[in-house]
Amino acid sequence: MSKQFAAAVLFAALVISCGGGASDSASLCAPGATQICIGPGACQGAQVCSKDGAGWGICDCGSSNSVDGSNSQGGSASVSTSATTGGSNTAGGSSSSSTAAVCKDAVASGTAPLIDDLTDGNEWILTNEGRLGTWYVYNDGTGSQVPALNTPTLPTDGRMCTSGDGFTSWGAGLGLSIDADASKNCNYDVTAYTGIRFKLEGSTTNSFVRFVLVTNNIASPIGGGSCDKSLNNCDDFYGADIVATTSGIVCENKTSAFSCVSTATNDNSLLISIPFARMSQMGWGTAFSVFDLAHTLGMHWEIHLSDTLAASFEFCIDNITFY
Ligand SMILES: [Ca+2]
Ligand SMILES: [Ca+2]
Repeated sequence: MSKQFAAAVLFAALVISCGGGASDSASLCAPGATQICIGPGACQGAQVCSKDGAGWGICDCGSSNSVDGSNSQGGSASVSTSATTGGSNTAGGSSSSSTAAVCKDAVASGTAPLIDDLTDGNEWILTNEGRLGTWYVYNDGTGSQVPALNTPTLPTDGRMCTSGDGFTSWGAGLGLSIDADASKNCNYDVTAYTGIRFKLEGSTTNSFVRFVLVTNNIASPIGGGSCDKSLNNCDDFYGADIVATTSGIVCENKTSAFSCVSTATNDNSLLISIPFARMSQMGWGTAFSVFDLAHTLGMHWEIHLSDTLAASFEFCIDNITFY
């Protein structure tokens, strides 16, 4: 399975409206939220949390090669319904154009850079500067990952952690949507800032960590992007590779320079600052000359295989912020 599909699938984890985004302790999931799932025939799809938060709907794999952008049916059908109607029927027929959710693009003002410090214990990022999104994990289905795909991606001890092993196809990752106010990922303008900073701790085997910023022009339609898959190899996002070893994250980079410093002495994590200007594509996908910071959809911490051997990993991030 290709890397681009990896990137596409992961981003199907959208948030669907539902304003406050509170997740009751009694609820099984956040109403209207969607997540990646494995459907019939081991297809990878998405499912929607019911309006009352009592459970997840069916896993809808859609037809992943939908036409560009318009979420009428096909790939993003699973996230196009039930935002307001709240029904349990995915891909249902009532998603007419008149009721289709309209994206409310947002712009970062530059005054509240913190994206999430994970202290509130839920799967939602902070709502600073018009941001609204959720955390999610994704993987190629060949191994096992914690949190599991069909469970909420929640912080642990004030950090967001994930671990996994046995991945042999394209890997796995952790991500967040940043402006999923409508029933799709909407554009978020981050041009007020110069980069991303976060704490990272962990280790990897036969793999490495790559941070990427998801932009509309490179993202596949299933992830809310406008990349035409009939013409392009989509989802090779701008980012930076971070070297990790079996003994820990290393302050070295593989493709572009970034700042990396140790944090407190009682804390093994590293503080990594990546200027947007230093980010680049990996090169396996179509080259996009524009790193469109005015139209971002989210960000990922990707685990890429560096060997033909099965990849394993465990890492935690915290204090994710623009700067
Ligand atoms: Ca939160
Ligand atoms: Ca924290």
